[in-house]
Amino acid sequence: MALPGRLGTEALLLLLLALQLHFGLVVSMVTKTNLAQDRPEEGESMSHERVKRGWVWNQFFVVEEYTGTEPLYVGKIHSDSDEGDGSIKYTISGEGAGTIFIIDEITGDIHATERLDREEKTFYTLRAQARDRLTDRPLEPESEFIIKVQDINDSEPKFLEGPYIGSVPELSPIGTSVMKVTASDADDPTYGSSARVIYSVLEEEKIFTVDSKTGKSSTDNQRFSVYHQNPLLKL
Ligand SMILES: [Ca+2]
Ligand SMILES: [Ca+2]
Repeated sequence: MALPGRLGTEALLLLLLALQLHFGLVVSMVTKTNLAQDRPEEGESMSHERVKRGWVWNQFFVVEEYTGTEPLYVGKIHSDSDEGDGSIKYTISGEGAGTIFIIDEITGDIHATERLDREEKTFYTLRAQARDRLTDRPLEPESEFIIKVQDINDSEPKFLEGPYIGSVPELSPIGTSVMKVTASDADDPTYGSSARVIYSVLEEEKIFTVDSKTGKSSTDNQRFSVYHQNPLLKL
């Protein structure tokens, strides 16, 4: 029996299984916990063991797509010359200062007032200053710091091109390569599995196969199969 001479890709539906949310969220929470542990306790700056004056802060992280109604706590800038009497005025400038990020000028606490999108902007560069409230004299050199936006798995893989249309000669042997499709996920590929793409065939899976990692498709079984790569898909 003659096999179909041409296979339209509309016959192939590849599914994309994105691996997901929970892992990213857990990592995010662990990061914040570590930051909290590293942050100096109230009054620590007064320790007699501390001999060097200067800024006290950590690298700041803020999770993207925060949906709470209250401003999201980002972190705290603090001069270890601060004796807690309110005589120091903390200010920030730079990207988002005064709009996206607001600071309590007495405590140095920074909050984010807007929902952030890591896929739109991954970090913000700001500067901090500590001045004497009465004289306006700088108490520390102005210092740059970065607020990084922590990823969550909120993006779905998308095919870079498409619809894909492949063809294979009739009577082709099993395993004949049909085409390769490629999908991309906008989440952070550097941690977790949020940006991982897995390919699979949704229809005609008895005829075509796809490599779940590569996206290469080929003919399978008595007829054809297909492949691919990364997580994704829909032809
Ligand atoms: Ca994703
Ligand atoms: Ca994301």
